[in-house]
Amino acid sequence: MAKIKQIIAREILSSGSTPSVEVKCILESGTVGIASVPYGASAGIREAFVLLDGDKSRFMGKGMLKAVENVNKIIAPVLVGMEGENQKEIDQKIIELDGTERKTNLGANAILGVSLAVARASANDQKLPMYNYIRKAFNLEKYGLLQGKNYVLPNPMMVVIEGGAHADQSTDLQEYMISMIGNDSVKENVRKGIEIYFTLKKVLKDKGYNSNVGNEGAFAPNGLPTNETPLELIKEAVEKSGYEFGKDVGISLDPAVSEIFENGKYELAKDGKNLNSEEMIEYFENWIEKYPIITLEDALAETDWGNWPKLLEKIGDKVSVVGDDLTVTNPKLLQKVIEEKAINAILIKLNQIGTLSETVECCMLARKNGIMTIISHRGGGETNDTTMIDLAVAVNAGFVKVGPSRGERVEKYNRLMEIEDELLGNCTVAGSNFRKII
Ligand code: 2PG
Ligand code: MG
Repeated sequence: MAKIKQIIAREILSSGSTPSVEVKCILESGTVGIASVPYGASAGIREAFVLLDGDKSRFMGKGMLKAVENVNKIIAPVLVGMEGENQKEIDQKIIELDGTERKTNLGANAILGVSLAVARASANDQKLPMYNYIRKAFNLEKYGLLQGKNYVLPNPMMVVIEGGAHADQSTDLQEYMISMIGNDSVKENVRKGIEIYFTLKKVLKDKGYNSNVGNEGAFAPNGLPTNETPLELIKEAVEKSGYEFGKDVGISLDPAVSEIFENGKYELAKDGKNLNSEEMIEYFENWIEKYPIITLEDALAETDWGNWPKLLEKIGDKVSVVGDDLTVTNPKLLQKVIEEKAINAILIKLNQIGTLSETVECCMLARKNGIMTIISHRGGGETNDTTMIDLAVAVNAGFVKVGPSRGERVEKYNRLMEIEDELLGNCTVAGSNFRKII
């Protein structure tokens, strides 16, 4: 046991060059924990609030000095003296201190930084890897996570072509991904995925497209004729790499269509189409017939609530229907969509809700209801913080969604491979069993 001695926040930069918050927690034992928070580009409207300074004379208003001050002057004095390992109590204290539904008072960027830094410090103090500490702090064993080998490592879900809010002049839809579902090891899955990514670069170049990368390290070529073209290109790259759909890899999509939903219609400018919800579902059904799609995220808008159950009913037996903007890692919203039978998988992002406790609660609620979890990076700005990977390992997530290039992204895969080494064989991979809740 070690009490919190000091909590200090500062403004840093994220991968999107916009500011972010870094928090350092020092325990009385002298142990230190440092954490930083990411930033979304296509954030859902129900996400926890990101407090920006709004002072146009600094970083075009995107400074985070107010959030930093909230940590140093408001949150820190309340937490100093508390036992660092009482994570739930600490998170609850900050939630009460903020006192709002979406953390609009103190800012989720301030709150998450503290929540993670405290957890990191206590994990370090107890000389436990973060994934192990998370299991211990939230008593996760009681959820039946130990099946055979102790840990089931998540599969890589790699964004390989990106458009929408993550790139200029690319596709209307946001993310085209390869999901590596081999049963051997994380390292094999990562290697195969990266090889496909490289082959895709060649496929793009051979066809005269550029291979510049977007926010998440995926290719963001301009001049693609339709929103379907990336699927053909990915199919070609997988086959040319010598890998097999269904055995080594499947396709995942995050069209993030909340971004193109206006007045009840989905505007697909690249295809010259303006579709209603039913037509949008048919559009994806047609793709599911033609391509080995295994997960489909935010295929309808966050405000198109009533049509999600129809989507799940139509494709849910073949494809994991993933909520992201729809559910924003919020246990209350997840409970609602469970009751409405709207999804069978959920995207989890720590900064959508703002504390480690609520994130873990959301993951366990999903687990209890047979809903697969995918732990995700953010598109706006990431840091080298790898807590999302340890979280994924702690909760037996099916996938981690991360881009395959750029330092802040590959750092996540490097952490996942490191965990596989640390576990010395005391682990298996989600692999082709990703749909089962293991
Ligand atoms: C998403 C994410 C991550 P953003 O929509 O799933 O890829 O994007 O962080 O920009 O919301
Ligand atoms: Mg998404």
